[in-house]
Amino acid sequence: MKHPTQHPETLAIHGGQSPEPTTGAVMPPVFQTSTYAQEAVGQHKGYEYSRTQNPTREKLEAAIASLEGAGLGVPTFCCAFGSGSAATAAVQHLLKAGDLVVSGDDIYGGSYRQFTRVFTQLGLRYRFVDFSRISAEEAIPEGTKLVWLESPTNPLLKVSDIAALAARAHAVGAIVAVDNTFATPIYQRPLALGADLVVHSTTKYLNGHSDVVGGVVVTANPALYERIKFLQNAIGAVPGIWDCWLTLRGIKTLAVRMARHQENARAVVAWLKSRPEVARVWYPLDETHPQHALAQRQMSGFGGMISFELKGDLAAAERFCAACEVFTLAESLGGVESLIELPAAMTHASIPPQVRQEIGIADGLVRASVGIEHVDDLIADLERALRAAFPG
Ligand code: P1T
Repeated sequence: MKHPTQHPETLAIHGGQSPEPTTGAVMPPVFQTSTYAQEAVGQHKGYEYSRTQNPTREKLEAAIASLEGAGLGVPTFCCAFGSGSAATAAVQHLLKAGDLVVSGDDIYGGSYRQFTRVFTQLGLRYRFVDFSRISAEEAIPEGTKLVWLESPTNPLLKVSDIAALAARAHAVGAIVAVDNTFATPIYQRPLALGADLVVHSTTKYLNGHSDVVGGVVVTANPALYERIKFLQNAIGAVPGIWDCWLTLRGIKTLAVRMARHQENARAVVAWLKSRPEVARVWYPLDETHPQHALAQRQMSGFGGMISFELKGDLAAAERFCAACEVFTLAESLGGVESLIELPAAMTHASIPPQVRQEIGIADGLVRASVGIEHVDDLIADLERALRAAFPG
């Protein structure tokens, strides 16, 4: 992807896209094919087999590369995978047995499970640290090969100083991968802050309609791109073509969706803070957030992810989630519809209870993905659920 000079709002619609040359179709065709005819052995039009190359997938990759590269001033590259977890795994496959990974402690439960139960078996070593509490020097020892972080994190929405971590990582010869699923390139572009790789679960905000599972790895480093592209083909965890097309369609409205997610989330946060049943609310753009100043500096906004604790016991939190009607009780996030869940019992259940406690994921922590419905209906729903959770 040549380096894009337009704003993310424009790139979400046009980045890496041009009308299809034979018909002028404005949307790329769905090239639903596994293979391509060759004129003679080895003579083809650049497409041999769809695990290796597919024009529809390439359009999706170009769109996301352009978004993460907005304002960077250098070309960016993207490889699409069949899930965010497959994209995460591709990054781990850059390493070899014995290599040390320093990972944020508060990460998606499935990433923690992959690190501790899949890649540890293959000899990778993981050190989990709270990047929001200790300095980059303390967090990243000499000999580290990969720094893995989410910012803001899932589910506690901790914010880490990506530029400081990247500077330290590079000083010890490590690369930095940032899972940017929560902020999206509309509000945060880690490559511009010094990260080497950006990972997304495109299942979430990028697709935005809760109908596709997918993931990507993005980089501005041509050598890293070649290695990720090799892994994409060699391991073969590629997305289906319809899923690429749907995700590409979803991305076109990313900027307007993110603005509405943010607007609704801000209103829901203000309302939750006014409620006596609510003990604590986490939202990076709220001034009570522990890393609010850093969030303001590093991100130009945030989406619809909120975490909060109720004053009651676990049973009250469970009653609350079950009583929501507009907010659907479900895993996942980032779709147009509002979702609610208990991380300890759902998305982060694969993290051992003691580790969850050390990280600060209380059993009663509630995570909400605030959608783009009318905010009054969202607040009315939460109010009704609070009454159900705290009768009398
Ligand atoms: O589900 P998948 O597309 O494989 O993506 C995994 C993943 C990676 N990174 C982050 C930050 C994520 O939140 C996820 C998936 N998360 C959920 C399903 C969830 O409800 O938190």
